[in-house]
Amino acid sequence: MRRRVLCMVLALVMVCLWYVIAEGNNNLVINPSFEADDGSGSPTDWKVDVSAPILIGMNVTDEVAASGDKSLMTIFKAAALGEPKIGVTSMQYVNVEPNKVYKVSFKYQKKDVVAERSRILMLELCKEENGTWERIIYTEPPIMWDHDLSGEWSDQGYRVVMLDSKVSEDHGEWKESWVVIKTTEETSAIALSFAITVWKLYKPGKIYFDDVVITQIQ
Ligand SMILES: [Ca+2]
Repeated sequence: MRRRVLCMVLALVMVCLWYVIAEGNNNLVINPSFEADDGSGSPTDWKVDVSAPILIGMNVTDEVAASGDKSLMTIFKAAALGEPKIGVTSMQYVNVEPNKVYKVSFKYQKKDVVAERSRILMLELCKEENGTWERIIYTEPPIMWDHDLSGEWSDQGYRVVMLDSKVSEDHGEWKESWVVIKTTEETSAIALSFAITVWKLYKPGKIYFDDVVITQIQ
């Protein structure tokens, strides 16, 4: 009897393990939980581009995490009333297939920041040309199929962005945001960017990101 129970428990563990591995493999993003960094605080497999390092920064932190021990932090170091907008970008090219449907999701948490509005995420379709990625201007039809109601997603005709007009609200809690897009005939990658731009930063603060997922759903 005891042996039979043990076998059942083992079988259950195997099923759970398989599920975890399968789920992990479905995510096309590399270092999606920002657990790995290059030693100087930059997340590995992401390209960080800071426009004004005196005012803004982006690095891996262990202050908070939606999963694992770390997250990606955008830190606004000082109010920037003299600047109409400031920004920082962390970007990754994610290999995808043409004419397929993908769900993109991520979690974010805000702390202290007060601004007029903010751009959070940007998705651009890319094709490979002479060994480099070129952006695809798709204009019509739009590629955005569906999105959640908490974020403010829009298809601008050449990229899909998520704007947060309530950047000063709902601080201190993890929120999830998602969008569904269809790639075009030419697409071979999605440029996924935490392209953080804030307009009229009244009070400095932080925005954390974690658990970025791109999965093919059709
Ligand atoms: Ca994490």
